[in-house]
Amino acid sequence: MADDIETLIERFQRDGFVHARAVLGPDEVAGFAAAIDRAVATRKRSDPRALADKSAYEQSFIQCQYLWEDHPAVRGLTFHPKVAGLAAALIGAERVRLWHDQALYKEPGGRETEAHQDHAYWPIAETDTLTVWIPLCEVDELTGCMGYVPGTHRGDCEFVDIFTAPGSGKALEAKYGDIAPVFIPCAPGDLLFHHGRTVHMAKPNRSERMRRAYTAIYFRDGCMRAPGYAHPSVDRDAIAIGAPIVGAATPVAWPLSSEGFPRPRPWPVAVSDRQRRASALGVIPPTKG
Ligand SMILES: O=C(O)CCC(=O)C(=O)O
Repeated sequence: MADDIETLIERFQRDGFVHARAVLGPDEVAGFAAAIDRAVATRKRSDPRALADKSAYEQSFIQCQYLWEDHPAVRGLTFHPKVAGLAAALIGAERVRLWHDQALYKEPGGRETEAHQDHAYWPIAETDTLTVWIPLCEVDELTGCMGYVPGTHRGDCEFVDIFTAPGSGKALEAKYGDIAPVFIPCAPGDLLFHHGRTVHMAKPNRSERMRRAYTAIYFRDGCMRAPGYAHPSVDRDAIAIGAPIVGAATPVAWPLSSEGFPRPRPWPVAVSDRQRRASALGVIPPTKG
């Protein structure tokens, strides 16, 4: 039997993560999974590289961000009232905005996802943030399930360079070495939520199947832009440091307006070589130029 909302909130606030079982129906998830598979295939059509030819970070997963923007069939999951509504309840917010969504597909033979804390990667001043991690297939210790270190959302938050410094997650694991991570096998229909500051990681994929997951990051409406980072979720709407994060790139996800799903704006001209490469590899939507 699914847990009631009070129990989920209590666990999330205590541990910094929670496993909500059987929230979505199997047919509903199968429909979204097919849409996300198509979206990932489209985004990745110009990236024929084998796993061994990718960077260590890319060997942890195929990553396609902001899918809701160029793939309308995904929006029903990004802005699903049960998903975004539960996210809002877990952080005690009346309204939440989307920071970004992403597909994270761990290839057969894919590396572990190294331990890290998400909030360190986002220029959001407040800590009222969380991610929903949605399995699109059965996920277990063999295929690469998620692991969370309980209670770490209440501690400090450090930047771990999992992008260019392979192995750097080990120091974070060692820092919390006296608390065992909780690895969570899960099934389509389940939702895993973790707080933006919770230390988390994922097992490698030692199977011959793709581990398919979709995630969305939400934050409390009213959060402000923090100094120190460029990020497309705020740069595209020219959000100033110290200003509330409000714009087309970060629409209100819960509650939805009577107009239905938010409408994205086209991506602007890529501002850097890094962004051009991310667009060419399908990590972000097509940009102009
Ligand atoms: O899917 C994974 O392997 C890692 C996901 C993750 O780190 C996240 O959603 O914050």
